[in-house]
Amino acid sequence: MKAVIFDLDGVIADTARFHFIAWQQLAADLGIVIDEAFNEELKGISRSESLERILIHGNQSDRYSEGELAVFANKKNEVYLELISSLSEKDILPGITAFLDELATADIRIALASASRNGPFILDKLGLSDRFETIVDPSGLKAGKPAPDIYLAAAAQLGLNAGDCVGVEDALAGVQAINAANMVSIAVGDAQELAEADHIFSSTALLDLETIQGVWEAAHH
Ligand code: G16
Ligand code: MG
Repeated sequence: MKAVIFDLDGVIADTARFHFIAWQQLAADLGIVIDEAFNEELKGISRSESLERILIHGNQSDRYSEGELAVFANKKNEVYLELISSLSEKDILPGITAFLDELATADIRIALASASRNGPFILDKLGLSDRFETIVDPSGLKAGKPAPDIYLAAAAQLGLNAGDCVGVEDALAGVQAINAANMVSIAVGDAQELAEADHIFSSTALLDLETIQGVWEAAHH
């Protein structure tokens, strides 16, 4: 095991609630109601695809031009950027800083595979930019999570084989992306929802290198 590739929203920081508030506001403008349960389905899903799913949910797909869709996506992002403008070190999820320290001490490399185009900005706000050797730019990818592209791009940027890498995710689409990339998948969250992962921790506070290395070794024998 040579690298750990992280998802951002829901793993490094709890930004999902800000995505939800911003989407809810945009949906309301369009006369569409979304709740927390629906928001679960948007975790790890790109901005444009999230918008598409919201419009389908509100029976408004095919109603808008490409230009209008871009305006909507921009509007959501402006609200989101405003909501995350005050993020700081104290918004890092429990155990993450200690886990990053543990990885660095063990010479395990660290990369980011977030579907968010705001990933570098958020890492900067959290004071974590220096910890990440490389960040995948999601705008250059053909397919979003659950497709493996973003995890494969992270491995390529590190110059490693997928088999050398472990991915950490909080959402089902992300776990499926890791599995499709043939990497060991570590999930953080609900055991039932994330049952497809190779190992599940109920909280980021419980992330532990020794356990993860054990899972990796078991998968490679
Ligand atoms: C995240 C969130 C998604 C969001 C996506 C795109 O993915 O989980 O809800 O839609 O990024 O974000 P943005 O609009 O900032 O580009 P991840 O992969 O970090 O969980
Ligand atoms: Mg996530």
